[in-house]
Amino acid sequence: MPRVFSGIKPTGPVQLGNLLGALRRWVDDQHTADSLYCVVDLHALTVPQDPDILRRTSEELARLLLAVGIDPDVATLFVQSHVPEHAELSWVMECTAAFGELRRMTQFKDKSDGADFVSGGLFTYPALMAADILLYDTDRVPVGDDQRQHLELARDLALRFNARYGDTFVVPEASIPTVAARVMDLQHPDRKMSKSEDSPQGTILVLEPIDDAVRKVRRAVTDNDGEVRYDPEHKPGVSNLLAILGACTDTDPATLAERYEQYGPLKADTAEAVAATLAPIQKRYAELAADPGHTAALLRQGAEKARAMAEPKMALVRQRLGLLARG
Ligand code: AQP
Repeated sequence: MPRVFSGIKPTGPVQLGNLLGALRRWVDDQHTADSLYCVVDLHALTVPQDPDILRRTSEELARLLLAVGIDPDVATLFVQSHVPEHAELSWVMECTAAFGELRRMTQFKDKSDGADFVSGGLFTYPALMAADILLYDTDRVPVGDDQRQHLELARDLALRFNARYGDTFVVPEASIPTVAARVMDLQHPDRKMSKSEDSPQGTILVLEPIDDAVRKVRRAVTDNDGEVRYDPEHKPGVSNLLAILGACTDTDPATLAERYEQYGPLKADTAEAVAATLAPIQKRYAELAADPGHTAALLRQGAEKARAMAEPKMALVRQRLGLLARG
């Protein structure tokens, strides 16, 4: 079976882009691959976090992954900081990456531009992401389109390490969806929907009241030419709605476009499809939230399974690097 790994940051409430671009595919992949899914809490630290909020968000995120359909009997679901080898291998990856390579990462440029405080971790975070992936001999990484460049770097680092020290890491492939790879903000269709961006009207939260989500879709920014066509470059707002509707109903967005002559019915159907996608997740989440100890116990088990894979891999890396064996 191929090995699949992917992660999500506990940086805020999960939004529709996370669900359609990544999480729904995690659920599908768990049946055909040996899958590891991770709440990447160390990644959240690249910007200052309130400790109480980070703790709560991490637990809620794990619960949401269960509500979306991750089955802990099939997949390994765990929290990144519970497996210390992630941070250790991250240092090795920082030393494998070139400064210039990290400086070229567009996400770093976007996030650091105009920020009051730019941490060293924000700069080196792609090395931690490479460590997350390479630690588990990952073949495939299901991610949204925004992670394409980081995945390329992870591949380059694996190849460079293997060339320097001998075959150690599997070189992973990115798996990016054909539909909804980049769900855009409903009010600013030129930028991606994101859980840490302050755009309440443009971001649909997976756990928000369904009526609010419906209202946001109905008020989504489109354009004035009135033509329904799937053309993300020239008609980003309308194309975003078609992509969301397509992902929720498993239909090609360009084919969907032929069914509509006006924006009103497209918005109404998209709102309905979003509501139908979110409702069962919200129901399951509420059931899981009634027993918080259950999620914590599952995360403990998940961390044990992940550590059993990470420890021997890290031992091999230390040996390859020439670090003196422990006692
Ligand atoms: N808009 C999106 N469309 C499709 N996929 C998306 N992903 C994120 N946004 C979209 C995918 O979701 C997974 C988890 O990514 P994340 O934790 O980085 O999510 P985020 O919402 O993007 O969170 P932040 O904190 O706002 O992060 P930044 O701004 O740093 O990306 C990934 O597979 C991602 O591709």
